[in-house]
Amino acid sequence: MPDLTAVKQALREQRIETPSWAYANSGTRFKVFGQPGVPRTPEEKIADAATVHRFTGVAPTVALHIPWDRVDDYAALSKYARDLGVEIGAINTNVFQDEDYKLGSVTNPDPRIRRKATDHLVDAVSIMDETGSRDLKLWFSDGINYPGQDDLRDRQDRLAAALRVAYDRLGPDQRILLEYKLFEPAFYATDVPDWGTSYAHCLELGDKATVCIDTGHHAPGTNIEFIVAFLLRAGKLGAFDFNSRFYADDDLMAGAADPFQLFRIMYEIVRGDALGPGIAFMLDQCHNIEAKIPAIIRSVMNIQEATAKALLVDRDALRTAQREGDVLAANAVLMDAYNTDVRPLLAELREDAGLDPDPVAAYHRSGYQQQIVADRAGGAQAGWGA
Ligand SMILES: [Mn+2]
Repeated sequence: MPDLTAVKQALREQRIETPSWAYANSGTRFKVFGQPGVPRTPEEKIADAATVHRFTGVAPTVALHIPWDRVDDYAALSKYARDLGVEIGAINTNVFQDEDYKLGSVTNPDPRIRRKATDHLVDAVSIMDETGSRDLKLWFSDGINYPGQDDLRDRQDRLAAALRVAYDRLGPDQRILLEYKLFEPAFYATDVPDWGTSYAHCLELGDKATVCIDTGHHAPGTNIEFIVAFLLRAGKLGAFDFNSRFYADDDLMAGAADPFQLFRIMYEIVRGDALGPGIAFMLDQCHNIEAKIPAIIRSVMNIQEATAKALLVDRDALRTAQREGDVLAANAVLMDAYNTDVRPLLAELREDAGLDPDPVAAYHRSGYQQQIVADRAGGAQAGWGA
């Protein structure tokens, strides 16, 4: 059986990064529904992230999105975050919300636009220098809608060239996380559609480039835990963007649609001894109709529960069953762990850490929600495109 002391220690040390944009308004392609109390500034988003950390104890960093979180003084923003008990995490670039990017950003046929997009990536590294961030997260909306619209192979060359410029700008302790997505907004061909493409570019770039797996960015039925196992073995898994996928990239609460998949992913992480800081465990979610802060707290808890179950897998028994070719026994070992109710264990760990055993209830009791609704009257709420 797994050593419970080690399981508890691993859970205590687990860290989950929350995204600034999840605290802001978001929506579907049809409508963005505003909510009272939504942040208007990067500082207010950071305050919400600090609140999630205050109730969960495991979310001490917040990812920023540039230009959504653009400020004049990033060092001051970092200090603001630190004063609230959190740090700034990954810097996410945005080369998808400018008129110039209609035909692509770093893969655009126009060299002027490619230059502009590449400059944005390089500028993001300068922001990382000021915030002390390790990770530059890149997702490209680039792709084409029609056969013949542009040359698929040339676009790969342009992508590689831009990545090289950004990579060469990285400091010794900084990394590129290259995210992939099967489709959308391009629907015929996407320039980084899958983990293989991301992996190949990362290999070409070097040790400081690794793949980011966004759990929502795959075809239905994709075995994501296989991708996790493969990339870990190759030393090329750098990060997760966790969310739930119901039919496409709809970015809902991690572990909501398929908690068993999240468990299988976390089992491969445990199997690969990769729970530590080498992998950035981030959320990439939007909360369009539900209250945002409690939804993020719930997502953090869902990841903790999946991790606890993964840690409880009896790996000796599993190995034995696998070696003996006992298919049913091997499967039963995994299922035993998955079917364990780990909520009491996590509640105990929270109480040990001086936290409320039920972070969502504690949040609702705290009055924070009422406070932000009262305080954040007037001004423009942050959100997509803002
Ligand atoms: Mn993502």
